[in-house]
Amino acid sequence: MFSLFYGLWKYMFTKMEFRVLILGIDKAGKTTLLEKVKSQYSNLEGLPPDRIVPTVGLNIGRVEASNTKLVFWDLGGQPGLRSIWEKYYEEAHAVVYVIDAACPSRFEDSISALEKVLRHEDLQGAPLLILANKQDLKDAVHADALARYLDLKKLNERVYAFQAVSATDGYGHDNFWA
Ligand code: G3D
Ligand code: MG
Repeated sequence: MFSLFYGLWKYMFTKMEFRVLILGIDKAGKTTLLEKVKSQYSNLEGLPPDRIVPTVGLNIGRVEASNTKLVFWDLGGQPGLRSIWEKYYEEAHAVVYVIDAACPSRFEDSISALEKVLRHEDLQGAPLLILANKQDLKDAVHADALARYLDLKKLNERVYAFQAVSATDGYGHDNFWA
């Protein structure tokens, strides 16, 4: 009987935990975003941008938003590291895909990496948030224009959103985790 009540109590009061993959090609701003989100949504002080080094393995960030625990997995985006991404797909609930909106010369690379992510069977049905990052830079392409450029027909059946952000100054971060 005790275990029944204990189980019920745990069920009612344990917060749901969602695992969110942060993907994108190298230098898109994934780790900077994670550190900013950590500082905005938890008591943890995120690393300042000048102390962030290129990601080789995995950075993990845990934050609580509303009644939900979010566990972010930030992976390295260099070409040689992208094959590791799929090892995390099965356990992920959602994907945040970061694009350096101020670097059009790398849009093609970024988009083809995204299309490969979306084709993977383990991520079918996973909600997708595409972030047009680095909006603080004057040449950055806005999320709407980037969305038109991406023209991702495959997104039709997927729950997705585009958002213009700046990982460094926090622009556009309001409420998209809560
Ligand atoms: P990654 O994890 O996707 O590889 P990083 O990218 O977070 O390591 O960031 C790559 C570079 O982009 C870093 O600069 C970082 O400061 C910069 N950056 C990330 N987000 C933003 C942003 O929103 N605005 C601006 N202006 N810069 C950003 P360095 O110079 O260290 O390469
Ligand atoms: Mg990184």
